[in-house]
Amino acid sequence: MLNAIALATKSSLRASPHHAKSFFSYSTRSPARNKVLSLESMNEAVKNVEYAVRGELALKAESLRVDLAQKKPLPFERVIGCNIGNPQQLYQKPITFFRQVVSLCENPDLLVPKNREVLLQLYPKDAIVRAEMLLRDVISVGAYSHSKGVPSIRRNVAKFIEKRDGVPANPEHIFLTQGASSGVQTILQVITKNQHTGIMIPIPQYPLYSATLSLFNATPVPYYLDESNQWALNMDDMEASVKEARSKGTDVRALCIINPGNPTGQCLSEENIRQVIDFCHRERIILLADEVYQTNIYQPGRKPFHSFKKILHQMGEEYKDVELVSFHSISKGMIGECGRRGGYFEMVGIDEDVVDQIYKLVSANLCPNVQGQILVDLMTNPPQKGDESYPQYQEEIGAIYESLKRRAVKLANCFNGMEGVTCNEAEGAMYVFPKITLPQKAIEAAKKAGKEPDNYYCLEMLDATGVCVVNGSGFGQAPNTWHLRSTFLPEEHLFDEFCGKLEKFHAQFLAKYKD
Ligand code: DCS
Repeated sequence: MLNAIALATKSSLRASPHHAKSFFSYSTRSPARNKVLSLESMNEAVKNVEYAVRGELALKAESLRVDLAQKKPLPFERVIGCNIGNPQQLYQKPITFFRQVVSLCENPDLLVPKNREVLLQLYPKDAIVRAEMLLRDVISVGAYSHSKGVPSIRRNVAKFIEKRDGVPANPEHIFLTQGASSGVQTILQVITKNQHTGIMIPIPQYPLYSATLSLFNATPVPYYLDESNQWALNMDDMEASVKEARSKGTDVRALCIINPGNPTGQCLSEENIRQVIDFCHRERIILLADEVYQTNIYQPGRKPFHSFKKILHQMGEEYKDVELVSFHSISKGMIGECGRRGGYFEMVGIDEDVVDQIYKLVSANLCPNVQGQILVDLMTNPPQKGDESYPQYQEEIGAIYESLKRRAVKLANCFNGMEGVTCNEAEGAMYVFPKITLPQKAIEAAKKAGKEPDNYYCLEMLDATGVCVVNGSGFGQAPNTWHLRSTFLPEEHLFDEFCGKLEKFHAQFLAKYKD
């Protein structure tokens, strides 16, 4: 029967060349009535998802890259992607030890005894030993692992957390993930019972949060970060925000905190962290601590990193019932292995039955990719003093860190030097989020073009300079204020030139739209 239908279809296609063309055409824009799946019929929640980091500006940047490759004349020679915290795309060199280990894991033939002599000329002993250890546990990077992640790697993550915080960690409560993103999505999915579930998110925020809430149809409950106070949390605003949401029937259950902040770059003080924990305890709210930038700390004396877990532990018995999930990633820090997709989350105080449900949920995806898991192992258990690779590892991490620190200062100074622009320094993370006062004429021109004014500014910047940043409206901002987010990842030897481009563009933009 099926064959008969297939044959009938084939012959009718043969009989009608017009049909054949449309059936095999690569166009995805056929009239909606021909498709079961159309814009009208598809999942509404997916349509509601917005993710500015890879939105209109990034798409335009892509098409400009194609233009440049086709030698079309443009006023710049290169598109610089400052829209995304993707260090290796801007030529940050990978950490040598990490790549040595992963390359051996990928090609175990290198490890066979007969190659040992040659191998020792190419690889340090500790990289070889680590690859052999990892392969003993994973067997092959091409094999599915445990759904929570390779047990020995989770044990290493637990040791790393114990060393960082001085607090025990349970490997059974640590799940390895495909970047922090998939961890955040998993946890938000589990927390969201229905559309009345409220999740507190900062404004401005990293749009993974708003996008995921749209997808799962949860209600975002915004709280504002205080730009005039170095983007600090304002506890009164948080209290008011929960109160208001609850009075409207929203079941506020979780609070997302990004520390150090994205896009804002602020580092929370110990005092602020205590206040947040106390708030969650009082209001019975689950704390989701996004700590992916925990090593991107540029003023360690004044604003060191404190994990929420450590401070929670220090707050003692009274706070034992606080429910906390913390996220980490291999994409950030000095590692920048974004494309490898590795990360983890740790749950503290989460009901064991819920942990089991999360385990079941992630099992349906089989496992996080094993290459990413290996990087999590290396991030949390890097070469130690006395190991052959230690000096080079330290040297590489230190050089990237010092350079990021210098570039963070330079970019904030660059924006602060521009007319009508103010920019808080980045205490951490990889971004600055300057506030731009736009001339009325520019705001009107934007309106006419059907764009948000800050988007309009960023599009003009991209056209003039090839620098792709993201408009503040993609992250949320106080009403009638305009911002942009730029990474400070462009190469250091070109950084002055990069700042010069931004300054020149800004002056030209102001001249063009002078009120
Ligand atoms: N949390 C925060 C605060 C982030 O900034 C990012 C990535 C993630 C989670 C997820 O990262 P991974 O899934 O790679 O671990 N930051 C995006 C950004 O704003 N620019 O680059 C990506």
